[in-house]
Amino acid sequence: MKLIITGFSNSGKTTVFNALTGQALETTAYSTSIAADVEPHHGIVKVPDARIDKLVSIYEPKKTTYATVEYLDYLGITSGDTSQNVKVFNLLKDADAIVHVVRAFDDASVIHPMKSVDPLRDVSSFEAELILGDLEFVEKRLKKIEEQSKRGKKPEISDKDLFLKCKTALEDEISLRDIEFNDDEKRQMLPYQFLTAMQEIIVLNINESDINSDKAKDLQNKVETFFKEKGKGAVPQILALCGKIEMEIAQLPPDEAKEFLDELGIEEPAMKKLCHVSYDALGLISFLTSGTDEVRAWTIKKGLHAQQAAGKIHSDIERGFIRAETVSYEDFIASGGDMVKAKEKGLFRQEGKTYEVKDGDIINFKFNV
Ligand SMILES: Nc1nc2c(ncn2[C@@H]2O[C@H](COP(=O)(O)OP(=O)(O)OP(=O)(O)O)[C@@H](O)[C@H]2O)c(=O)[nH]1
Ligand SMILES: [Mg+2]
Repeated sequence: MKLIITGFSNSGKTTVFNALTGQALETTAYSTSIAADVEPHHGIVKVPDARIDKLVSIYEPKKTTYATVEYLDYLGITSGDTSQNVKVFNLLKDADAIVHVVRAFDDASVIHPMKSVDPLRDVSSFEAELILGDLEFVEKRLKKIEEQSKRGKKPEISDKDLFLKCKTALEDEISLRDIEFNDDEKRQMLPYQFLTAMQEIIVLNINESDINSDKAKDLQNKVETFFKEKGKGAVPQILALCGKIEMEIAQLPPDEAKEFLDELGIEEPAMKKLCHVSYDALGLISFLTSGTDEVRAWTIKKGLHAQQAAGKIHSDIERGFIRAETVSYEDFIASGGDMVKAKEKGLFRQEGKTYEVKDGDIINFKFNV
């Protein structure tokens, strides 16, 4: 899973990136511009999973593999600077979801590109920039189709209708996620990865003093209302956290971090919370494989059948699929972490090709190639 951290300049993107990855990249009070010629920052982090930890304590495997999330942090979006925005948009199109950092902290020494701190305005302006990005893309495509047909080449007619439909919406400042598309259109749209149809997770970067406050909750509600009133599309997940504090927490050894979190009344550090929230937003679940060689979590889309899930491990296992020996993590633990006991209790199931894999299923695939 690849998540790109984005938002306006100086909203705290790199700070949040550090909080999520435990890295310590430099953050600055002035915004990084395209002139700085920076490359995107990459970070890969393990998805915390207590079930894996428990299975490891039972099996003591040679190897442990957690699911991972890849985070990227890059330049900010600027109102009206198309050349910088296009660079960011091209990167976004390659992601599974956008993590949109919105400045909600007060600090006179950190310049806001729009001169004042106004999270709601930023949420709405950011959406407007994404709409512009999609519109520009659609217009370019339409122009190309027109040129092709002028030269007598067969244009991609079906896509033309789709692009025209998108163009009309975007010109009316409507995000594509708020428009109804039929299944054919949805399939056609997939490769274009339209920005305003992407999954978005909003991170309100609040003051330390506003953690767990009514002010923060009120802001969360207002942002939610903005999306609800805007259209029928899915409302993004909205988190409020203090990037600066979360970054400090991410640098601490676990026991000290725990103490600090308790003191601040933070239930779950951003590093963990964002993983859960993005799994949820993207409809992802994990199934597990366990043994003395390796304990491992595999990420799949909710709704996947056993045979398709097997393909995640290896195409041979998918091709030669016979059955999926399955026990839920809860049943396994309730059987004292003993597969023989789980079998005796009838909790160890033989599932076929079309079994819908559930979150936390421990699976042993039987296959024949
Ligand atoms: N007070 C406070 N300051 C913060 C917080 N998050 C970030 N900052 C400060 O805001 C400034 C900008 O933070 P960055 O993380 O560099 O912001 P950015 O969005 O990556 O900026 P660009 O990449 O330049 O667009 C730095 O001085 C941070 O220390 C926060 O939660 N509270
Ligand atoms: Mg930055």
